[in-house]
Amino acid sequence: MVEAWYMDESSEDQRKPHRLQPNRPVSTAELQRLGVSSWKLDADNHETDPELERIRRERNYSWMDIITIRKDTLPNYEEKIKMFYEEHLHLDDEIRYVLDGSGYFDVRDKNEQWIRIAMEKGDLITLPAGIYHRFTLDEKNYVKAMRLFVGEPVWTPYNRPADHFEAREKYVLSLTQLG
Ligand code: KMT
Ligand code: NI
Repeated sequence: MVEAWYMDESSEDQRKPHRLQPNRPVSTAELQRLGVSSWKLDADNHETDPELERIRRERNYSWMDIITIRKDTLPNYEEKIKMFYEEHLHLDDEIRYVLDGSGYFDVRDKNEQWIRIAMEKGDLITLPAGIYHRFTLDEKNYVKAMRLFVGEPVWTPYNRPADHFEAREKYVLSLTQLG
């Protein structure tokens, strides 16, 4: 299962783990209550994996591409790294599947605390529309990920504050129902 923990408040390098002392782990059940779903899949066989096929079919993840985030291969690397780490939301789910390398998705819990989700090879995650989040590489500085989408992708990030969007209002309401 995907590993997650509450972050410390330190402003040092975003690529470090930023665990509290002592560590405060966050279970997948707690993530689920924030609307965050995750699966562990066989990344080496992503081209033929029936489980990935099933998830894509059931959730209508019809569109996909593969992005490699590494200094020497991603155009406008520094700019994108900065953009990914600005706290933002989207009007659609953000769905990512790590095929190689690793990185962190940070999401806000119900009390506005940051939870850090360690994404490693084989981890597939969906962040619900309207959740405030951000992404960073870790100290290995490399991730290769499948980006999935329901229909034609719209990647627009809305940096916080973005509370007036219907997707945000719906998300906040869903929190009271997810428990
Ligand atoms: C995003 O939208 O934050 C990205 O695509 C980068 C992370 S992909 C693991
Ligand atoms: Ni995003």
